[in-house]
Amino acid sequence: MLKTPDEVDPAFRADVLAGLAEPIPSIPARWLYDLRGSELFDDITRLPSYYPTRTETALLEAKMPEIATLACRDCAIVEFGSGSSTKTPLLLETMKPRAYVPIDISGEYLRDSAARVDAQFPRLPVHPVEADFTKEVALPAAIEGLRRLGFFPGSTIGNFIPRSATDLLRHFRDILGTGSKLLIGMDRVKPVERLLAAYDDPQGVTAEFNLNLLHRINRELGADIPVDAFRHEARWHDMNGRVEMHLVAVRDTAFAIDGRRFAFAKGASIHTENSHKYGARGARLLLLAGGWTPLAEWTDAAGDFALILAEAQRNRFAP
Ligand code: AVI
Repeated sequence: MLKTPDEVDPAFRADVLAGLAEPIPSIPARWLYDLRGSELFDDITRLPSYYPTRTETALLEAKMPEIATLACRDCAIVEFGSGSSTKTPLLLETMKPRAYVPIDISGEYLRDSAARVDAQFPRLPVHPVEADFTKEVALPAAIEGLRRLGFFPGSTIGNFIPRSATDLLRHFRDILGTGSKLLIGMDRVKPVERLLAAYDDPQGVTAEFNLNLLHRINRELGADIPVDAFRHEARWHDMNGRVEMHLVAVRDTAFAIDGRRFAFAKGASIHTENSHKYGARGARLLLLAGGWTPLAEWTDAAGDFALILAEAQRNRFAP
C-alpha cells in the first residue's frame, strides 16, 4: 500500500539519505520491519536452516520449571519488543506472574498479542505499552511495588553493535530498577557454514526480507531503485563476531531518492544488518558491562543458543 508523504516516518527518510551517503553505505536494520518485512521475518523463524527460534523455544519448554523458580516469584514480566509474543505463553503458564507488560513499537502487533494473552490468561492483568524500548519508557503504575523480570528473547541483542548493546542493557536496568532480573536469549558462535545457511536460506526468504528494504524505499520515499540490480548476501565478519547482511549491486546502477542521486558500481554494497554471535564468556561480559550480573544459564545440547538469567545488583566496587 502506498503511504502518503505525511504517513512516512521522517526518521526513515533521514536514515536512508544519510546512510546511503556514508563511505560504507548502510541503513539501520530496524527499517527492515515494515508490515511485509515483519511477515517475512515470521516466515524466516520457521525455516529449517534458521535454528535460533526453534532452539530457544525448545530450551524454554525444557527448562521452564527451573527458570521459573530462579527468575520470578510474584513478579511482573516486562517483555521488550514483544512482537507476536509467541514464546510468552510458556513463561506465563509456568511463572504465573502478577502482571504482564508487553512493550512494542508497533501498536497493531501490540494490541493483537495483548488480546491473545488476555484470552488465554483471563485472570492475568496485561498492561501493554506502545513504545520504542531503546528510548524513554514509563512502566505502568499498576506494577509499582512488584518485583520485575525483563524478558528479551530471540537474540535481538545481537542486532546491536556491542557498544549500543551495552547502552541498551544499561537502559533496561534503568527502566526495571535495581534488584530486577533479566532473562535474555543470545545466539552462540558456531561453524560459519551453519551461520551463513541461517542467513541465506535456499528458499530465498531471507533474500526477500533483505530486498524488501529497497521495495520499501521505493514505496514510501518515491524512489526508483532498480531492485533487480541488487542481490542479498550474508557475510561472516570474524573479527567482529557477526553475520552481516548486505545488498550487493550486480551491475553498475544509479537511482534517485528525494531528488538525490546515488550510484553503485558492480560489487558495491549496502550494509543492512548485523547479527552478533557470542561465546559463553563474551555473553556474560556483555551483560556485566551493561550492569547485569549473570546468575544462571541454559543451553541446548548442541550449545547453539543460550538463555541467561541476570540480576541488576546494587553497584559494588571491590574490595
Ligand atoms: C531479529 N533478529 C534477532 C534476527 C537475527 O537473527 O538477527 C533478524 C534476522 N535477520 C535475518 N534473519 C533473521
